[in-house]
Amino acid sequence: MNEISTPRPNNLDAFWMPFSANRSFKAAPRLLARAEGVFYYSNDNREILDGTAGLWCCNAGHGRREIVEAIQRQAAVMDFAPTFQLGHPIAFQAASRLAENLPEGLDRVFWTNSGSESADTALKIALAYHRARGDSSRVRLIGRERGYHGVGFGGMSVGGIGPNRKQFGALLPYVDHLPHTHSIEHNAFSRGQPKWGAHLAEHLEALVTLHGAETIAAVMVEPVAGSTGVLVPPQGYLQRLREICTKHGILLIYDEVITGFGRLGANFGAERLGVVPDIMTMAKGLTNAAVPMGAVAVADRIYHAIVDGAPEGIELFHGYTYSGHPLAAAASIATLDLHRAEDLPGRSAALEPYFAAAVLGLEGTANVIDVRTFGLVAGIELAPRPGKPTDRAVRVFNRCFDTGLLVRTTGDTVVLSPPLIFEHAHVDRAVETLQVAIRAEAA
Ligand code: PXG
Repeated sequence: MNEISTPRPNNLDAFWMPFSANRSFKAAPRLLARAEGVFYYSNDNREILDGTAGLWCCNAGHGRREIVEAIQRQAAVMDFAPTFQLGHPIAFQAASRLAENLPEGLDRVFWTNSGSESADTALKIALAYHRARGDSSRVRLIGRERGYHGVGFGGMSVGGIGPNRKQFGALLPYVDHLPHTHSIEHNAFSRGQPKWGAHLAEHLEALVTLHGAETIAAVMVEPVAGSTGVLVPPQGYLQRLREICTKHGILLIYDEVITGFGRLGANFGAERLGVVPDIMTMAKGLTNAAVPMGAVAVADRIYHAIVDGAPEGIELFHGYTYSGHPLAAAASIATLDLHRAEDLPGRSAALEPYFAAAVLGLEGTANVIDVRTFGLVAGIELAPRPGKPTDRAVRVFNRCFDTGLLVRTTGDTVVLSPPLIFEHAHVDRAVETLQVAIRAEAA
């Protein structure tokens, strides 16, 4: 283990940090210098328990030797080769390896480099699918309030987060949204999938009536909405969305960027929740975040409609220089092998009851107005400070960081999404540290 602390950089100006309060960060920076297992180490060498698996992505923990070595080996063999009209073996091997893990019926893999690219790729595939079948009036895309599908124009437009959309003005036309499923009034402190809310799926029927099914290409939702505060689908909700989509020839797209790769105690949310989409997006845990990579999986019939339906030549005018990048492909194979060897989805499922009991134990702590948890994800919603929304959660985040725990906040919800290799003692430490921080900010 490298014990050397990393000095603070002399100048923080040049890096315009993403989704960050640049001014306040740079006035009081919090720097992470290295990581191992379930811990980060700050640049002054403090141990910080990783309660968020990085940003929901280092599911197997940090610095996994098998992944590091696979990347090193591949870098030495071939650093890069194109996948436009050429190929290299490891991009195909990685796709086959991923396909082995995918839910039944999703067999074809398109490589991207991030969740945002995966979202836009999925939407473009949905549009191309309908066109290939001569159904070119199907151009409408349906998202959901509080949905997050990254920051490309497609994902941003279909996503349902006000601030992410308002700053830019220009959004895709022909987009509509379902209502979100969050209700503290009906579902506070639910255990597992909440009982109230399946009827909200019926809004899709209303949108079909409004716009006409023949104009709707796809519905895109996260099986469990992650970054807007862990919104667990009500019992029966996804089943109903699936039924309505099938009935009207609308493609169902799951954004599994967060819910994939063991996070919900199964390979994918689709498996855990028992409802399989037509198209699925992935990223993050796919390579354990060691090299950026994303993917879109589609049903065979979608691949065939587009590829077999096209004239000789390029069938889908879409792709990225780094689609199937050799280093990312190597990292993904090593990651999936690790998931299998250590049964990380099973491990996640085994830890879930302990994790859920611990976080639900925060009920009754001052200002905790809801705890939502499913798989190894938890959202702990705090009462906002009067007139100062988000302030309480930000303060809790800072206090946790300073006392050795990394959490994530969204609005006034604190989120935990630990590496799947957490032990009971790590859960205890995370929840205790969080509780102390919440109490300290109760004033
Ligand atoms: N879809 C979903 C469901 C996501 O959660 C993306 C797409 C976009 O992925 P990229 O790789 O383009 O960032 C995400 C990303 C948070 C947080 O605070 C969540 C994400 C990213 C950054 C912060 O919860 N999710």
